[in-house]
This record gives sequence, structure tokens and C-alpha cells, in this order.
Amino acid sequence: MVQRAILVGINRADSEREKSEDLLEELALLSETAGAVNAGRVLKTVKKIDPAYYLSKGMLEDIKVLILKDAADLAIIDVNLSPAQERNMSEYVGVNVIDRTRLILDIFATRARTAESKYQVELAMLNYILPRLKGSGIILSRTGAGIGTRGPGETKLETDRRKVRQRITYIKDKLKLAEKTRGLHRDTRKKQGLSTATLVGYTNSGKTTMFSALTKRGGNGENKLFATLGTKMAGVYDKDSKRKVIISDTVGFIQNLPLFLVESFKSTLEEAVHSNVLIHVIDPTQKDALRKSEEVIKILDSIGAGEKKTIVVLNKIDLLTSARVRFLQTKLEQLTGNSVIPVSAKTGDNIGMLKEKIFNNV
Ligand SMILES: Nc1nc2c(ncn2[C@@H]2O[C@H](COP(=O)(O)OP(=O)(O)OP(=O)(O)O)[C@@H](O)[C@H]2O)c(=O)[nH]1
Ligand SMILES: [Mg+2]
Repeated sequence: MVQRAILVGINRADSEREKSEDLLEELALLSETAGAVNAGRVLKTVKKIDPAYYLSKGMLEDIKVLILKDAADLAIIDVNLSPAQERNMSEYVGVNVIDRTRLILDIFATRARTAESKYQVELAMLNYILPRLKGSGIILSRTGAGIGTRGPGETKLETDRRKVRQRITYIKDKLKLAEKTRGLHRDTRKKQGLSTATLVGYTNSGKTTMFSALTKRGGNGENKLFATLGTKMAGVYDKDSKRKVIISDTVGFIQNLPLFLVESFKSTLEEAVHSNVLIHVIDPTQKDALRKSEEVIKILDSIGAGEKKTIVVLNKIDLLTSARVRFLQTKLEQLTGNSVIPVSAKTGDNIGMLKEKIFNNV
């Protein structure tokens, strides 16, 4: 069943309008990624939050009209709602209302491929829905299916409180084990004298494409948000020095990524924390690319990788004029305090230079 969604962007101050519009645009991409049809969208300026409904009654009425006019069966709102606000809003407008976090979780669920990332996503989802469970049912009971209720791997999410708690304990144990194995692998690599470099960056910036260009391994990138969820590793060789560096590809970041979601991916992100150097991939063709790269730096800080040696890469230069490349390069050098390498992961332009830089920095 394809769901038709009304997207509700939130602007908190007149001065933030541009940023809010950009976030709404990103919400539309996320919604499409989750498989919904975007039936309509609206940006609301909210200076005073209603504790029970988040929006004023007047705004809710507007949304109700849009829902009817566009025959929508879902509303997605671009803020994080409290469990009560989510419930009250859903009741008021007559269709399920989900927030940005629930939408991202849903995408993660459909994207998770490896056993570990499936567990990580499920854990994040269960932690998210636990405070939203009333008695033994889930709030989203009106349809009982659709975006926001799907677990990883076609499973349906557990909604019985007691069982949810049991499942959380079970998953945590599984993840501990996976983390331990990962740690052992790391120790082995260290003993072998292997250095590691981890690709980090905003979602869709080209990390996986860069990974393939560097290692000649792994498939192509995808023009999707959160195409990669697990960690992938492969070696890259330097013929001259006969050295090998392990490159890892990881999950991408996004604005307003809730901290608990970062938490649940911590073991995957541990690779970044433990690697010798980070390769921060920036997509200059994305709107607001510089602010997005700041967001990435913030998230790196929050997982304890903020002080890591970082190589900053300006990707997709095949899509830019050389004047634009020079302008962005200077800007990014000011912003990050690092020298910036312009490359194209797609055409392979300057990949050799990047390789050299990696070997000089691990
Ligand atoms: N033109 C151009 N497109 C690129 C380049 N690098 C990546 N892309 C495209 O950008 C899109 C995203 O690439 P991915 O490599 O999947 O990006 P990612 O950072 O791994 O994304 P997530 O795993 O979703 O976080 C794909 O459509 C790629 O083909 C590049 O240098 N030039
Ligand atoms: Mg990827």
C-alpha cells in the first residue's frame, strides 16, 4: 500500500526561514525514500509551541483541510514530537502523524542489511516506541501498518511492553557480542601493523562511491539517503612503499539526527573513533553543503572522534566549474582548518592524490 503523505515543515523564527525550507525539502526526500508519495507540503511558523498538540488548533485545521483535499493518509512533521503530542495530533487530524525521527527509523529499518545493523535499528526503534506504548498497544493502531510501524527485515515491531523489554535485553547481548568480535578484529589489524581510514560524511555525499574508487571493491553508490548502514572494509595498497591501509565505509549523517539514534549506531561508528584518520566527504552540490559539513563535525564530536586527524574531501567536482571548486575549497579550509582535496569519486579525478594523502597521514 503506497501512502500519501502531507509534509509539515516547521519554522521557529522569521530569521530561520531558509534553513526550515531546506529541512522541509530534505523531509520530502526522506519521505520518498520511505516509499511514500508526497501529496502536499506546508511550512508553518511556530513561535509558541502548544504543549499538548505542538501546533495551534488553527494550524491543525489547515493541515486537516490539506489531508482531505489531497486524499492523504499520513502526515509527517519535521520536528521531534513528544509521545503525547504525536497521539493528540493524530487524533485531531484523523490520520497518523509521524515525526522526523520515526521516519528516519523507518528508512533505517528497510535499509538494514547485515545482522548487526538490523539489531541496531531494531534496538533504536524499540527504545523509541517504548515510552509511546500505552498498555499493550501501539499508538499507531489506526492502520496498524505502514510507515512508522515496520521493523527491520519485513518484521513487524513488537508492541507488547513486557516483550519489548525482553527483546531489548536480548538485542543488547547480541550487539555486545558483535562489538567484542569487532574489537578482536581491530586488535588483529593493530598487531599486523595495519592502519585504518574511515569515510564519514553527510548521507548521499559519495562515501560508498569513494570507497569503491579507492579500493576497487564494493558496489556503486546509490542516489538514496542512507544507502549504507553497516560498515564495509577493504584494503588499499601503495605500490611504492608496499604498505596497505584499510578503508571503512560507514553510515551517513543527517541534520537533526536524534542522539539516541547515534547512540544505537555507536558500535558501527566505533570504527571511526578507532581509525588512524577520518576522510570527511563533502558533496558541494547539496544545498547548504557547508552547514551540513558542520553538522557532521558536530556528530563526530559527540561520538568522541572530534579530535581525529581528518582529511577533508570536496567530492563531485565533475559537476562544478573550476572557479566554484576553488571558492568552496577556500571556504572549507577556513571552516575546518584542514587542507581540502577536490576529487570526483565518479570519474576518478584526483583519487591518486587522495590516496597519497591517506598514506601520508595514517
Ligand atoms: N557526479 C558525481 N556523482 C557522484 C560522485 N560520487 C558519488 N556520486 C553519486 O552520488 C550518489 C550517492 O553516492 P553514494 O556513494 O551512495 O553516497 P554515500 O555517501 O555512500 O551515501 P549513504 O550511504 O546513503 O550515506 C550516487 O548517485 C553516486 O553515483 C561524483 O564524484 N560525481
Ligand atoms: Mg554509502
